[in-house]
Amino acid sequence: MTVGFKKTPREIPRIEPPEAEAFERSCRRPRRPVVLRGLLANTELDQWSFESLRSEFEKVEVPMHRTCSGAVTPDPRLGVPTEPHALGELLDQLGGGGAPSLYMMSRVEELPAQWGGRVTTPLYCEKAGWLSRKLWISPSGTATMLHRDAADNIHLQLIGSKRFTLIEPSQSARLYPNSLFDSVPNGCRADLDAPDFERYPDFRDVEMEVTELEPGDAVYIPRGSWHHVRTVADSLSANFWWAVGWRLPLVFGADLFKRLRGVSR
Ligand SMILES: O=C(O)CCC(=O)C(=O)O
Repeated sequence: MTVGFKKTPREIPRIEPPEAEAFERSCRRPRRPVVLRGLLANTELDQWSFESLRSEFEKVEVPMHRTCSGAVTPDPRLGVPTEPHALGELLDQLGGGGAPSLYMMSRVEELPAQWGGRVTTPLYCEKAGWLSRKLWISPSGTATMLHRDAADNIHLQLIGSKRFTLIEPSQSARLYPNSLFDSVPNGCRADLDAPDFERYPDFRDVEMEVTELEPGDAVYIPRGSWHHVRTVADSLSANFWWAVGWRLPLVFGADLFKRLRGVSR
């Protein structure tokens, strides 16, 4: 994936989860990505397994995106659309074998309360003025293309493993960002899975930071940071986008803009 790039990616620093005030001071305000090692205790991780999800919710229909052999492929009009599928259909794709074709990306409030209610919000964002939470289930090999979000984000691994590649906002020009009126206004033309250095030569100079999350670990993705995500082992994860202070109207507006245009993600 990094063949042809000029610089070798750096590892995102891994730290013990700090107190809320220290996180605010040393991570969120300076927009410094970190891996929060063991953010979720083993006792809480124990409640998550694909077997128990199957036995309780196999027939429940939840929003999923149809991938193209695992690649999240935006629709030119709708962005990254979702459609309801029974959870069992996706769980049948876990364990390797065939090409993955479904990716569950559901807002917590779209899930049955007995399921969504198990998601614990990290202390860093539990009191935020704006908070949006999603649960993600993906077969190994699934990949989400480079994009950025207006809100701060913590992505927490519950089962399996995901590899995150982050790129600082200061390097946006090297990624050839999409226009605001594109179906993925927060995406870009540079493709990490199939880099085309002839068309996008500045992409070669990009500096990346990477990490692979194990269950219980979380990565903090600062607002505006570009990120690409690949599922390394069949994965269940949760994420938390949040905003505080003067950024509240901005993030609320960006979310409304996407919902009004029917551009889901
Ligand atoms: O896990 C993924 O595939 C994408 C996650 C993501 O984009 C996010 O947490 O903002």
